[in-house]
Amino acid sequence: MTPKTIETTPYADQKPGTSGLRKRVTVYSQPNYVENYIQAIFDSLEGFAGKTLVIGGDGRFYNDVAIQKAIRIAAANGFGKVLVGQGGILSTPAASHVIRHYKAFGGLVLSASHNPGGPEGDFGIKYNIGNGGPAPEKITDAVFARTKVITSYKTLETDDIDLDAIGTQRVGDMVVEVIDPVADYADLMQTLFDFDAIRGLFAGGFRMTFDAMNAVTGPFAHAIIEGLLGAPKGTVVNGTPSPTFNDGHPDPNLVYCKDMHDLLMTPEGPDFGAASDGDGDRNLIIGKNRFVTPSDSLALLAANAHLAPGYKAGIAGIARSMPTSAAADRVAEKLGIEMHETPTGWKFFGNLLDAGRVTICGEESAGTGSNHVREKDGLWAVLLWLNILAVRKQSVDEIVREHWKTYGRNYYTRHDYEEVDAGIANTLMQELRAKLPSLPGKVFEDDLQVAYADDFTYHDPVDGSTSSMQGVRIGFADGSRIVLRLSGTGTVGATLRVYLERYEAADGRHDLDTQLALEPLIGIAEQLAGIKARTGRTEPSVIT
Ligand code: VG1
Ligand code: CO
Repeated sequence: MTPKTIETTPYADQKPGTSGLRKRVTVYSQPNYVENYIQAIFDSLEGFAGKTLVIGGDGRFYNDVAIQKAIRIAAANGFGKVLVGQGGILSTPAASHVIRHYKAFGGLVLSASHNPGGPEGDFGIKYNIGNGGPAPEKITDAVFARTKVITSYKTLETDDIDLDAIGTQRVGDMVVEVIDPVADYADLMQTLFDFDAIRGLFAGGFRMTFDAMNAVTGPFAHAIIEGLLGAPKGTVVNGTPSPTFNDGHPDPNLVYCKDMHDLLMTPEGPDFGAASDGDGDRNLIIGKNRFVTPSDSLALLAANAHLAPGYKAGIAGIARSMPTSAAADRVAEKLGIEMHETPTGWKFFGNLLDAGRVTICGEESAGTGSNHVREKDGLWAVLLWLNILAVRKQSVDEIVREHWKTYGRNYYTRHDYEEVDAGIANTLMQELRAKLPSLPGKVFEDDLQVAYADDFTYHDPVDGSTSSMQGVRIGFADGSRIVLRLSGTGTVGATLRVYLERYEAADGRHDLDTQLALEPLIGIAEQLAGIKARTGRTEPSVIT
């Protein structure tokens, strides 16, 4: 069958953000929008003829439509094989694993992560390279450049693939293999964690609730937590993926998982609560009477990873995104291992992981992962927590408190202002940047002296590349920090993120209310950036 070349005209707005191209479904369903973008990706790659491409998504509305298009375009462009998850489903970490496991050339991950789905919701496409991780900026920049000049794409005129039938089909000269989305991933988890110990934990009456948020982790959690680990049926809730996430917002934070949080704060509640987002790469961890901030969770997992078989030899290093709290830095210091601070987004961890310089990575936005794949991995984090709980035989609260007594506590919060006018948000950032040189040495709130103020630039120690303007950092002499940046995943207006952090030493006060502990910094951020005056907002849209 001969590929057809179809003429098209470019769209001006196909610039990939922090994690792929995220747009409203109404934008994606414009004529040739998907086709242009996928062809632009393939035009930016070399050497894939005859090779394997992995395709999978979080099952949200438009997933199936985009996958059928992607398969035809892949065939017409000369890929030899496509591996696709049954029903078009692969969680983001599972897709990363499948790319690595089958030594594929790369993969298309179809997701808008934690953003709502449905005809009025969001959709997204991301390209991952052969290491299983998100394409680095060099590629995403080339893709964007290509989208601006694209004049045609290649496709085939064929019937739709039956995405539900496990096994092999053909599209033109290309083989399409539909695979079980869960099996390979579940095998991988069993090489990393002590499943016997975790089974013992559940057998001993430990109670857990896992909220799959009607999204992609449902089948994974059913198979692993209730199946392989023997947790009672009903442990996994909202476990059937829905194209609209049952009209929910699949973001595992204290706003959208409030009910679970409240349940964990009661005596009758379970011992452990966890949740994952739309595409399965984020995690929320709540113990009885103890919410664990993602930044603390990164530090705790790094400090205790050696208790799980996959990491018993110790970890090589830790990396965290710049806005993530410095809690993990103290663990790295104590372990005498490398610590890296990277820009926001998992693509910046890839080189460090590939080079073996770090084993565990994390972001304050509820993302943690390790060198087992090249994406953050929600269920992985939950299983590592379970493994640690099974070995230490303590509650989450006890483990967290002991950690603070050893390392001190980094009080941490993020205030998001969503759907702010983009012009106002950009001016705010520009004017703040202009103020930075004058800040060092200044004293705020009597005793908070600015130690440094800059716009974060990352120098990748592995490939020597530089990424500038990654967020404004204002650091104080006592280790406190204010960070401001604009989100790169939103689809409407701008989202301003304000990250606040204050360090309290090991012998200090660890029981303060987080928002109160950070009040002085919240005030300084307002004083410097004028968020309320400029945006007219009286409070953040989301506090995490
Ligand atoms: C957000 C988070 C970032 C995360 C990204 C993708 O980006 O802050 O830490 O890597 O989402 O996560 P931004 O640019 O909006 O701040 V996911 O779960 O959407 O793939
Ligand atoms: Co996600």
